[in-house]
Amino acid sequence: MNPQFEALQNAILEGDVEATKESVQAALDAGLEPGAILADGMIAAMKEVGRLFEEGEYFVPEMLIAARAMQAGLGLLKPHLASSDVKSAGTVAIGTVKGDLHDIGKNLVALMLEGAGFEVKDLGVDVAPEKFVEAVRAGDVDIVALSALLTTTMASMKATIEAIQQAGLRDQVKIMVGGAPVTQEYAEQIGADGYSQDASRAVSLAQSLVG
Ligand code: B1M
Repeated sequence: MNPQFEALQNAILEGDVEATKESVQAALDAGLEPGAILADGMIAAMKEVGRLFEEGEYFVPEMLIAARAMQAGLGLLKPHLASSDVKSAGTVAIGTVKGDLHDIGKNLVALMLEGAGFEVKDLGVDVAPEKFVEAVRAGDVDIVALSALLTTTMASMKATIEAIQQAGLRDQVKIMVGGAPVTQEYAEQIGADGYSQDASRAVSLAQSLVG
């Protein structure tokens, strides 16, 4: 593995914010491609955090400080990932669904969509179905984007789609879903218009949904 990615991964695994920022900067200075820094350095580190958690070596506090380091590194990488010279492709209301506090993947999807010229309304984490309904009712939303990282909160995606339907707003918006436990099959089952497995594919999906 590229030693720069190794240093970055170790910094995130240790939850060291300063070392993470330094490693991201060093990788950028070395001319490494921002998408590769993200995928091979940062996302790979979070996968390892998940593995260590599963094996009982990491607990919630370690996950939390690793996530904080990841967010700090992402802040530095953001201007290099998002090219803002594209004009609005549509408006997306994005959020992590009710009961779920994971926001790194959702933030990445938001960042990539912004980079592709979408206007993004970020509703945050633990977003109740009614909040999504309010956002659609307020108008000017082309796509509702739902993220879930827990198998237990996938049901909140279904509840959100149902709430939008019951509010009589389903025809006004396209709904896309994603997050580690979500699958194409589940997306179809709950009546979403699209599913994507990662942030870059989320962009092409959003583009196809607004046609
Ligand atoms: Co938690 N957590 N966590 N966690 N956490 C997972 C998700 C878990 C897989 C870890 C594990 O067991 N291996 C596991 C879930 C098991 C399951 O249900 N299947 C888990 C658990 C169990 C929990 C708690 C229940 C732990 C506890 O308290 N006992 C708890 C739940 C809290 C809650 O939400 N109510 C919890 C808490 C936390 C922290 C708060 C400590 C922290 C989150 C901090 C934060 O987000 N600000 C945390 C973390 C960091 C993780 C792991 C380690 C990393 C998640 C991450 O950021 N990945 C995670 C393990 C893992 O993922 N391997 C884990 C990096 C990110 C870039 O990937 O989010 O998958 P991801 O996003 C990707 C794609 O999924 C996709 O694109 C992104 C980029 O390519 N994507 C979309 C995401 N949303 C999308 C939306 C789209 C399209 C694509 O369209 C709309």
